[in-house]
Amino acid sequence: MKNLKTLRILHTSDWHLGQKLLHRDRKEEHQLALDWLLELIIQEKVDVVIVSGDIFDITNPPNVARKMYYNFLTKLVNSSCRYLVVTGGNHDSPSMLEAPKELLRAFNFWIFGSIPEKREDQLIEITDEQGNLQCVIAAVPFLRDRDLSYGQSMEGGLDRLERIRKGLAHHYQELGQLIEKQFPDSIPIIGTGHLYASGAQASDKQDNIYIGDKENIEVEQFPKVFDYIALGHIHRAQSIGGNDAVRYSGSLIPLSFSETKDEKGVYLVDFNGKKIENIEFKTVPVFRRLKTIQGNLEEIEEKLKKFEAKERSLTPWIEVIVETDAMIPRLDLQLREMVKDMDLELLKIRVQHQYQSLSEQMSMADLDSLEVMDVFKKKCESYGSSPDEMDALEKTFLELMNWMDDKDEQ
Ligand SMILES: [Mn+2]
Repeated sequence: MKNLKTLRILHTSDWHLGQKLLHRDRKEEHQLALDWLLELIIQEKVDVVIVSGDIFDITNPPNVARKMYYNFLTKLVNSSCRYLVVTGGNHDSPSMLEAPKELLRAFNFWIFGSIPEKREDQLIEITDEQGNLQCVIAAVPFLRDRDLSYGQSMEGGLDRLERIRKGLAHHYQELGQLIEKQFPDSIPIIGTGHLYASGAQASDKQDNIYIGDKENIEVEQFPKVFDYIALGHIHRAQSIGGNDAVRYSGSLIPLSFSETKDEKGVYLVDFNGKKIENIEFKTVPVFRRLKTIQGNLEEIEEKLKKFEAKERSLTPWIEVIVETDAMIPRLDLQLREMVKDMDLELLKIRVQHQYQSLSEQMSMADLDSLEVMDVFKKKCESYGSSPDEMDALEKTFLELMNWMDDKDEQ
């Protein structure tokens, strides 16, 4: 039971509304997950909801995804939740998120697509019904190159990754110093972030960690003044670096076949004064199973039949990996025939030969599921680029993508 004095925070991230998996719409799953989330907020009498980035999957999400988001906010208005903090992720468009910022402020919903000009404007004061200060939240969205002025002006010679690392650490230090100056040390301080902290474990192969797949910040670099850091970006829920108070909530639904082994959920964090009283992970039900089935053709058939026998709410989506050393004629057709009366949908077929080069293994279906950077790397490899060259090429390509991102925003 929630104690009267307790301040209850709900930490979630990486909704990726509007996502398509191999051209398949996720809207049913997203709607079910958001309905579940709203019910949880009401049941658990949550005071503050924090969404740490990647609300939407793309910068220009379909209207149905936007509607889902605003319907959720509308229902939140009449719940126990008194504050909502939404910070942008690398998938979000800062300007799109912020378009209704002033309107939403009227409901105590705080939106940060990108960082405001003044550091102090990132600090949200959470007060109780009597107006007493209960908590401070330092809202930090995904920081783009242009937000990280420190690294750029001070250390011209640094490469991009070093600039990002230095700039990020500096940003949190500035916020920390400001908080220490402005607020009594009896108040709990919460920070947010959408970044890759060192020690974080991505799902088997999360598709969208793109800053060179490298860590951006060490857990020790978050100033001590923070009592909890609510992170987004890595889709697997976890605490980082042995520190219980620095966490990724993970995504709300599995966003690819590589994420199906993770439990998806949100954190409830209870504060009693400055002390964290309790942290609880609430698991989101699996509304649609995504499942990878691997083996030779007979094994696959057996596994599919076994899998199919269980009951689920939405038709499961299956990825099949066929292990074979020989060419199987009309494999696609054979598999589709195999599943035609089963209550599941075959989304992806891959063939795994033992002695095959990378480029040969890439079928058209695979190309769909690859990130831009993967495709670029494979292309470079096929031209015979050396590892040294690859490093330089990758950096240049990232800078180009980043520049295009920025351009989209303006
Ligand atoms: Mn994400």
